[in-house]
Parts: sequence; structure tokens; C-alpha cells
Amino acid sequence: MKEEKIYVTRPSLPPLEEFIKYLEDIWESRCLTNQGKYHQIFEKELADYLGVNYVSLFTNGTLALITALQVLRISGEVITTPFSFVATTHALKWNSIKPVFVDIESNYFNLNPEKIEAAITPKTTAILPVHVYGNPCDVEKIEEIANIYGLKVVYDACHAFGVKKEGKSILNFGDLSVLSFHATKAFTTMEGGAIVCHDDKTRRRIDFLKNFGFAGETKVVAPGINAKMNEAQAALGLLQLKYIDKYIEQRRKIANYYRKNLSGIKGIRYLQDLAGVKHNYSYSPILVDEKKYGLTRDELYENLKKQGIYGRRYFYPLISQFPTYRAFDSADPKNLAVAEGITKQVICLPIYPDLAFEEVDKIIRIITRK
Ligand code: T4K
Repeated sequence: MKEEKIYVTRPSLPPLEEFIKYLEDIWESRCLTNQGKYHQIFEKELADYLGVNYVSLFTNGTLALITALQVLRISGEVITTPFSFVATTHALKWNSIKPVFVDIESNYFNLNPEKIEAAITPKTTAILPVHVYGNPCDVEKIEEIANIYGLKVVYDACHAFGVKKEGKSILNFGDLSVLSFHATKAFTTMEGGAIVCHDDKTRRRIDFLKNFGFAGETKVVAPGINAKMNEAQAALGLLQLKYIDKYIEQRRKIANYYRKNLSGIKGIRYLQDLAGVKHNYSYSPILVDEKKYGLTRDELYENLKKQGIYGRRYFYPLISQFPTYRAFDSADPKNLAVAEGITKQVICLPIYPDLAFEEVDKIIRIITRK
């Protein structure tokens, strides 16, 4: 039994020799960035893999989110969730957009569509939901509301790489979806991200905006930013596509093992897979019901830590509790009762393809106190 620390995640990487071949080619060509060969090939192959029309690669998910809002000229107020990583709301702030927090539902912790309409004002221009832990939002209901009120929908799909619903990529819903390929994600290019869109006109606008607004050697059409993925990362992404199915399959086995062994433990809830959904098992959240389990979430979190298990309380505190946002009316805990409850109960357990089952057993033993 290894006695090393076990973290919430650990990146999956292809054999180094395979990556070195790509690096040699990049060195030789001296083409390092600005939509080079690997950038172009990876964009195409990634779109095919994901089952979407167009992918535009980015430096990271945060810049992709900020740019996605620019692409659609979103302004005023945007309805979003407090139960996410801070980057979701920061992307609004960087566009001088006011976030309006709406509560989540208690099954999969995504934005509750039933609560959206009450938060719409004349200033609302869009909805920014998050497929939290890769579990799909109620995309049909969100689309219905967006259509009635003439709102745009940008999905923060940073956790939802490869997720499908009834065989169709979840990234095909909404106007745009944003991915992250950060080191902590199921699919990684070290840092990285992408915007997924449905038509070529939009893709071109995205490409202008991520390259300073250039639409030709001397033509600048918008105050764009520099958010291009470099060739080494694109090559890594290309290579990762060969292995991603294997990675996700291994994650699935670990998730099922946790679920089987934690079922029946009073006060511990492990999420069920959704019917008709191909999950990516990028996170492994449990909810700790203090009264039934006999320990608080934080006590269990500390117990795990004492034994070298570094789970994470994603997402605690809620975004709405950070100083930048807590003064907004919509950040009032009374408005966000479900999110306020879940944020105090959740721990994401370690899950990654290289996690050994003996390590998973150790985690289960600590939780079940056996
Ligand atoms: N929207 C959502 C919903 C997101 O979750 C995120 C990012 C974004 C937008 C923005 O996308 P990016 O701009 O990041 O592409 C991490 C990540 O930094 C962040 O990408 C991620 N979400 C968030 C949920 O988690 P931290 O501060 O918890 O990461 P850190 O460095 O503590 O890493 C966690 C564990 O992972 C470490 O204890 C060990 C392991 N690890 C980490 C890194 C960076 C490794 O083994 N190797 C590594 O290189 O934020």
C-alpha cells in the first residue's frame, strides 16, 4: 500500500515518448503558435470526437468564457448559478455584466429552471448555466425559457467534456458552450479550453476575438484579446484524444466502486448516473448529512486529510459569498436556500484513472469507519 498523499485528482498523460515526437516536429518547424498545424488538426479532430460542428481552442476555460460573452455581445444582467468555480461569475464581471444568482436544484446541483423566470428583468440578456460535475443541466427547459424571453444561453461546460444525452453531445445545446482542459480536468492539455459553436460565422467571430480582433493582416474588427492555444498544447490534446475513452472508462469503474460501497451508509449520498446520459466521471462528489452520519462534512474532510486523502469541498463557499458578489440582492442566502445547504455538505472524493482500487478502499474505509 502506497502511503503517499492522495489528491482529489491527478492528470492523465500519454506516454512521454509519443509527445516528444510531436515536440521534435514543432522544434523543427519553428511554428509555435498563432493557429499552426497542430492547432488546426486538433480543432477538427476534437470537433469530430465531441460530435459538434465547430471548436475554437483557447488558452484556458476562463478566457474562453470571457470571450464567449463578447462574441454574443451579452450585457446588462445574466442569470447564473452560485454553485460553481469562481471563474464562471468572474467572466461576467470582466465583461461589466451583473450576475443574478438563481438557486440550484437538489438532485444534481445545477441551475433550477423553475426559478429562472422570476429573476428575469428588462436588463436580462442571457443565462449562464453550468453542467456541474459534468451532469447535464435541464437543457430543454432552459432553451424553452430562453426562447420565450429572447435570451442567449452560454453553457459553462468546463466539467462536461464528452458528456452525451441520448447519444447527442451536451455541447450542442445553447448558443455557445465553453470547455476547460486544465490539469485538473478529465481531458487536459495542461492549461487550455475551447468554445463550441454551431455555425461558421460564429466560429470566425470567435477566432477574430481570440486573436486581438484581427480579421486579416492589417484589419482589426474588434477589441480582441490574446487567448490562442499554442502548438505544444494542441499537439498534447491531439495525443490525448487517443486515450480519453480509456481514461473515462477507468473513471467509470472507480465511480461505480465508490457508489456500490458507499450505498447504505447512513447520511452519505453518492450521485446516481442519469438515464440516457454518457457521463465522464470527472468529479466524485458525496453529500454528508451531519445528523444521519454523525459527523459534519468538515469533520469527515479533516479525518480524510489526517490520513493523507485530500478531497476538495467543490464548491464551498458559494460564489455568492465572496466579497465581490455578496452585496448583490440575489446573493442573499434566503434566495439560494438549496445551494446554501449543498455547499455545506459536499466533498469531492479523489477520482482519476491512475487511482488504485486499494487506495479507493482506504478512502471507503475512512468514510464507512470500518
Ligand atoms: N468553470 C468551471 C465550472 C470550472 O470548474 C473552471 C475551472 C473554470 C470555469 C475555469 O477553467 P480554467 O480557466 O481553469 O481552464 C482547480 C482548477 O485550477 C480549475 O481549473 C478548476 N475549474 C477548479 C474546479 O479546480 P484548484 O485551486 O482547486 O486547483 P489545485 O491547484 O488545488 O488542484 C487540485 C488538485 O489537483 C491538487 O491538489 C493536486 C492536483 N493537481 C493539480 C494541478 C494544477 C495535479 O496533480 N497536477 C496539477 O498540475 O482549482
